[in-house]
Amino acid sequence: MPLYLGIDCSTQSLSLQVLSVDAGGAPRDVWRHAINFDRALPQYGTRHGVLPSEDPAIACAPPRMWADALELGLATLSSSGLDLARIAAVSGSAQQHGTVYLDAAGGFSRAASPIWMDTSTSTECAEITAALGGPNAVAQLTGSRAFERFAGPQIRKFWKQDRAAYERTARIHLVSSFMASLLVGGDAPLDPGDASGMNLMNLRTSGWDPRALEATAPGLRDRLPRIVPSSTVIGVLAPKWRGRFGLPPAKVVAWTGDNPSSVVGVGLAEEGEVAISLGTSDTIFGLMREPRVSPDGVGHVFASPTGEFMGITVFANGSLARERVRDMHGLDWEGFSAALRSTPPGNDGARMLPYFVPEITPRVPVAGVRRFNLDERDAARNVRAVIEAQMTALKKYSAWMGVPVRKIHATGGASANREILQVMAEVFGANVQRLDETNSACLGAALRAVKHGS
Ligand code: ADP
Ligand code: XUL
Repeated sequence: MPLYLGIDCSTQSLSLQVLSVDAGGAPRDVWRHAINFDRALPQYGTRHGVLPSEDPAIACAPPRMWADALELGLATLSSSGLDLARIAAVSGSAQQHGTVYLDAAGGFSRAASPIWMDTSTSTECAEITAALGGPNAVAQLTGSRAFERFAGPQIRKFWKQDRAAYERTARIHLVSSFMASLLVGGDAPLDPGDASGMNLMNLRTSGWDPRALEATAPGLRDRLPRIVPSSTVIGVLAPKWRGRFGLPPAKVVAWTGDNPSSVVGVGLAEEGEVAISLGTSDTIFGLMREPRVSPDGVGHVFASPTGEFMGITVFANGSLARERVRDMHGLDWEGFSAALRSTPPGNDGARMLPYFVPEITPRVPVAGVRRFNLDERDAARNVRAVIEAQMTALKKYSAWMGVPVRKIHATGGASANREILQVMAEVFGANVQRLDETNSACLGAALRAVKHGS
């Protein structure tokens, strides 16, 4: 029976998952492994997968670290005892928006890749917005108004700040197409799901938009990969992986972004059914038959790997904010849960605005935490205040999708926490189901390998 490999390169770790498919077509989990960047690759000096920076608006990661993690992951797979010859296909997903800059020889023309937590391109967002005729025009064209972390504004900033390095750059990948390139040993294309996170793709044609390219940087068209349907087999595992790790020439299916991949991993099938992923970032997303762009400029419409569209709203203060409150009060996750159990819904009026890092939604460019009717030393009420604030924001800033939420599938690391999901259910007044699988992006990647690589 064939095996299928899914890989997810997220902010903090690289995960691998192997599925087998029985005669009836049902997938079964046979192997999984995760590599935490900070712990497994300490030589890169990242914290939570991000390079330390004096400027809180800058968030970068070393692309070489992602490549090393892939090598480590495939090395571990090769010594797993699995019959590697059975691996028929591989696909993957990655944190969205991060850009990787390569020169003509395949070396890095920029050592550090800006990632989705970067908020340093407000000027470039304003310039692109003005050139394209305002925020709504940008959103109608690309699915989102100009956002600081999106690839277009980031590329424009690089072009403005380091022309020589931009000129030396032959290819600008997203993390997903960079990782796929390593697997096939060549230049991999992007899929429309991840390419929608750039402010460069025309959402309706799934092709690069000439006006957006022109508003961003000169000569950009030649530096971007092709965009191909998410179902495309883009090549086979390169001879390098066969020689080093005994892997077969398995098909490689186009990679996508972690959120589009989660649509498949969660199995979203209809509007009104949404997923909330509580990972490093918190996201809420659902399928859309038509691209109804967020009128208030809050969320995004991306192409979905299922061939439709998806609406999504993203919050930067996800797990890291929860961890900060947990650590401030000397708790572990069990203590955090106990705090939620011991406090009533509404928290007796105690509230928090929990922007421990600059926030994407609502836009809060400078981090800051404010407490109302809440003593900083009151552990239990601080815990409930941060969770109620996060769940209320998830509800309020996803209303633009225009379909009442009936059912929520919870995924991501913090979905392991029942008490957090209880608050989610209370705030949304909806049925919350926890997926057995906390890494739905990686599962989605493996399922896409099954579907398109069989
Ligand atoms: P990502 O894929 O974005 O790197 P994950 O989805 O793997 O992140 O989530 C990792 C996070 O899950 C950790 O940073 C941690 O804060 C959180 N987490 C893990 N277990 C719990 C728990 N029991 N309660 C709350 N949060 C948890
Ligand atoms: C999506 C976003 C984040 C990253 C995290 O727009 O910025 O969810 O994809 O991995």
